[in-house]
Parts: sequence; structure tokens; C-alpha cells
Amino acid sequence: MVINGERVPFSGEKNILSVVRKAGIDLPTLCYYSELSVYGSCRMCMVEDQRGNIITACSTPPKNGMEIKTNTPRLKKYRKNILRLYLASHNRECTTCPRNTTCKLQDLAIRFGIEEIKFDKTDKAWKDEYKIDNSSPSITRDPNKCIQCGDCVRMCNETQNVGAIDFALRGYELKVCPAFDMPLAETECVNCGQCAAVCPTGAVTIKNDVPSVWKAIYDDKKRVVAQIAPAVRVALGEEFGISKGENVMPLIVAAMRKIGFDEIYDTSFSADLTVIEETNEFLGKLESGAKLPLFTSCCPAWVSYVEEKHPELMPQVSTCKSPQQMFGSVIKAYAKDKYQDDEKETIVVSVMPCTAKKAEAGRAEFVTEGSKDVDIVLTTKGLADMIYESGIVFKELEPEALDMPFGMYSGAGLIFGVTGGVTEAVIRKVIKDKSHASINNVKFCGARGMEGIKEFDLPLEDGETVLKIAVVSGLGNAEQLIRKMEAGEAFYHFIEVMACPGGCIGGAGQPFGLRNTKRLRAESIYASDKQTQLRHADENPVIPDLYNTLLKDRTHELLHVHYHK
Ligand code: HC1
Ligand code: SF4
Repeated sequence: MVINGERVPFSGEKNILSVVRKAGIDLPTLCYYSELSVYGSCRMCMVEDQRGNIITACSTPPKNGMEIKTNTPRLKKYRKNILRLYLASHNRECTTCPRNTTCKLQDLAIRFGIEEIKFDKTDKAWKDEYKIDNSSPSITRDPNKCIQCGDCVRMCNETQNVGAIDFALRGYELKVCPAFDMPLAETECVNCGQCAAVCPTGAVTIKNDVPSVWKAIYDDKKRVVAQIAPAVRVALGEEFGISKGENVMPLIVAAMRKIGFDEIYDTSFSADLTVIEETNEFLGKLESGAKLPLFTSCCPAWVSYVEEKHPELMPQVSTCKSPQQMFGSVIKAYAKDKYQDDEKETIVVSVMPCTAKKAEAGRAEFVTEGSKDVDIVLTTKGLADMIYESGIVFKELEPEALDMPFGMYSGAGLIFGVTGGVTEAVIRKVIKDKSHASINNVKFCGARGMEGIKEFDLPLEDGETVLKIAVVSGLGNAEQLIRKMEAGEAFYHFIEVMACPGGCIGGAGQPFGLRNTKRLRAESIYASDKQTQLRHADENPVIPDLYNTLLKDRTHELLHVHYHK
């Protein structure tokens, strides 16, 4: 086809938009995500064909011989007018909006030179028209900033199969909200945050827990202990102009010490504990003939999904606490022992790529001896905000090492951050041949890759057993698999589920990633795993000692959970 007078070959692109972008022109969109279905509502991607027709590039397939223009005076005028209309009904308190500087609407208003709002204040005043919904532990909905692009609705319904939000009413009254306009916390929302990850404006944002962390840090009576999730290290650097995917853990540690955290540890440590506990649970079930598959339990949005949609499957969800919660209960018990004579209270702060971890930490099941296992959950972006606020020049920091003993981890714990990582870590433990070559070979088993559903067979060394394994990311994909099992069309021994497409690297608390970001983050985690001396969980030298001391009579209490929703 011909774009702005230049011939552009295409093959396999599903719409004109992809061909135009391939040709190096960034056609504007507000409602288009390649992973979601095409909605075509914002009309910003209009192009003009050779007959002067205006067509939307996102919803029109490319055709041989087609000639289009992307930047005619007519198109410019229409785009500007569309933006003016959006802005007219949009709360414009940009300077105090959590999406200030990352808002797509703001970005396009700047790009198209909108300097005045022509149609301001229709008969409906935009300010405080709708109530802000703050009921959820992880998400804030501000309908005053919604542009009705439907991205959140399609994400929640199509990708996640949850259906907590949808369009309601018609015409001028149209809005996005939960059924009966209930508070989000009272719906089946699983707190995955993926609606916020695709929202182009500040209509759906992630709860900000930064002030509570500052308060704890400034309190002399508190010892603030941090754990950092596996996926954070390969994403935070993007916020500070470091190349996508680079593992910046040593800089994160340096920044957090400057901020005032007292001890800084790694959630990959407790992921090693999870591998040990979950593999034992799995092999026990396999041997006893208990009902399988065993579903992983690290992802709290997945656990909530099972509770909401498939409570009958709860007995098959692993009883292991997630690594975040294992870390919290272990560190609190450890600190109680270690600092017996010191009056300081230990506060556990998690730095997570995930929004559901905020809800998980608040669950009643995760309170030990009257104290929450994890007190505050910061997202990756939340930590970046603290670094900015402190004036720390992140790129220029001298690298620093994690504290010990809970800064020790194996590559198996580290790869939890990518879809398939838990499975690969469990396989490294299950196989008897722990030679370097054998552990390396596990990467070919079928668990790696960004596909939403991966299924493979794993022959065990006994020459008889063949394990049927599935790895899923995205809750809609999990639903597909469950339906297949219910219909008797599939059987698995072990299923890993992560709610966010791609696993935790794609968590809603991560910086807003553009194309290829997830792949680069995954590659970086695997490269760091390859560089670690310790490749499987049993090699973590801190763990045996822990089982002989702190965990001796308390393994079940500190590492397992029985959900009672
Ligand atoms: Fe995850 Fe996990 S891998 S769930 O994605 O099991 O959030 O990174 O911390 O708990 O370890 C998240 C990441 C994280 C837990 C671990
Ligand atoms: Fe739906 Fe997840 Fe958003 Fe909840 S957090 S409304 S489940 S997309």
C-alpha cells in the first residue's frame, strides 16, 4: 500500500494502523491495544484514502493498492476537535493527577497544540460530577477523568474474564462502573490492576501507599524492613532512563538505604522457600493419589479468581503462602527473636510489581500473633516516586549489596518473576540429576515464552511417570483451561497461573511498558538467573538452617495458609 506517497509492503498486519506504525509514523490512538479487541471509539487514528474517505486505521484491514494519507489538514482539524471535546468533559486538575506526565490525553493535547478548551462547561459541570471510588485496597476509580475508551472494560472482561466493570446507561449518560454502581471493593474484582495498566488517563489508578512508608521511616520507634520482588529489578530502571529490562537491583538497594530503610532483602529468598514447600506438597499429592492438578498460589489475583468463580477448585490450590507472605511471617518471627531487648516495632514493606499484593497483605489470614505479616505494599512505581522525591540521582548511585541473611537467593527463586518461572523452579527441584547441564536443560521443557497458555509433558527419571504441566498467564486463559478440564478434554498434574499477561514482569505496578518491554524484562531475569552460582532452591545456604531453627516447629504456621473466604 502507499502511505503518504511512499510504498509500504505489508504481510500479516491485521489493520492499517499496524502498517502505518511499521512505516515509522506514530498514528495517535486512545482506545487501541494490540492485545485487546478493536473498539474503534476514539477516532484519533483516522486516515484519508485516495477517494477522500475518512477511515479508522485500527478497524480497517490493509488492502493491496490502497493509498492513504495520515496527516491532511482535514485530519488535523478533526483530531483537534475530538481532543477538544474529550477535554471539555474531562476533569483537568492535571498537576495533582497521578497520571500527570504519563496521561495519553495530556500527551496528545500537547502534541496537537491544544491551547484552549473551546467547548468548556457544557450543561454538566465536569468538576466533581461523579464520586471517586476509593473502596478498593489497590485501585482508585475517578470517573471524572474517564474518556470512555473502554480499554479497562475490555481488559477486565476479555483478558481477565472477571467482568467487574462495564459500560452502563446510554448516550450522554454513558459511564463505566461496576454493576449497580457498587463500590469496586464489593464486586468480584480480583485487584489485578490490569484496568489501570491500560487506562490512558487518570480514571483508573493504583492506590498510593508512599505516605505510609515515609511515616514509618521517620518514626524512630520503627525498624523498616523491605523485601523486593523478583520482577521489580528489571523494570525500575526504565523510570530513570536506564535501558529497558536492565537488572538494577544494586542501585535499588543503594537508593533504599539512602531513603532510610533499615534492612533490605529479596523476595526471591522466600520464593526459594515456596519452591521447597510447593514441590513437597505436589509430590505428596502425586504419591497419595490426591486430586490433581495442583494449582500454584503465588498470585493473589488468581487465588481471588478461584474464590469468586471456582470455589470448588480451592482445595486444589496450593496451601503455600505466596513468597511475599512467607517472607513477612518469617521476617517478623526472626526479628522478634533477634531483637528481643529492643523496643522497636518491625514494619515490613514489600516492593512489588503487583497491585493485588496490596489486597493480599490486608487479608485476615495473614495476621500472626496480632501483627500483619506484611504492613505496607509499595508498587515499583511507588518506589520510583520515593526516589524522585528524595532527589536521588538514580543513575549515578554506587551499587550496593542486599542485607544478609535474607538477601540470599537462588536463580530458581528469581525466575518467579516471569510466567513459567515457578514451574521451572519446581522442575529444577523435582529432577534428581542436579548437574549444571541438567538444570540448564530445564529451560527447554516448554515453560518459557510469553504465550498465554503453554502445555507440555515432563517425563521423570523413573522412566514411568510423565507429568502433564500447564503454564498460564492472564485469567481468561486460566478460564479456558478450566473449561477444557471440566469437559474432560484435558488433564494436568500441575498448573501455574499468573493473572498478569507475561507474569509479574507485566504487573500493573510496573512502569508503563511500551512494545517489547515484557520480552526484554524476561530475558534479563533469565540472564541474571544464568549468572547466579545457585540455580536451584535447595542450594540456598540460608534455608537448611532456618528449617532447623525458626521453622522447626512452625513450618505450617509460618509458610502455609488456609483461605477462609
Ligand atoms: Fe511476583 Fe511472587 S513472582 S507473585 O510475580 O511468587 O508481585 O516479581 O514477588 O509473592 O517471589 C509479584 C514478582 C512476587 C510473590 C515472588
Ligand atoms: Fe477488573 Fe482487574 Fe480492574 Fe478489578 S483490577 S476491575 S479485576 S481489571
